[in-house]
Amino acid sequence: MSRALNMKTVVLVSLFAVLAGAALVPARRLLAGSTQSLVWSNHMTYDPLDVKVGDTVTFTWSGKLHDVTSTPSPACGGYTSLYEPTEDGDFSVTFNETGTFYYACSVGDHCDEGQKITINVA
Ligand SMILES: [Cu+2]
Repeated sequence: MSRALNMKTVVLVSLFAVLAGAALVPARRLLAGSTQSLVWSNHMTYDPLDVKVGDTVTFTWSGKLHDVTSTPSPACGGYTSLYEPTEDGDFSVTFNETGTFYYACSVGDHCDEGQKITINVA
């Protein structure tokens, strides 16, 4: 009798562990998005970037003055500063909603030279 109960307990505990493990996997996926890195330069042009909610995009540069701003459209202008101009920068943004977002450098003619990017968040 006692042995049968113990077996039942073992089966239940094992079942619980399997179910708990299955429940944890998707939760972990939701919490940890992936990170995409951009080398932010006015000597490059940037294709639109597709990311998912929870993902992070980092903009890094060194040795030249740049900033990061958001813009209301893919056109240059209407800059809202997100990161002040600096010669060595490390800015990151994590997306918590879907949508299309535009970023540009507002220093000099950098945006017109191609230093802007469209990020699509699905
Ligand atoms: Cu720049």
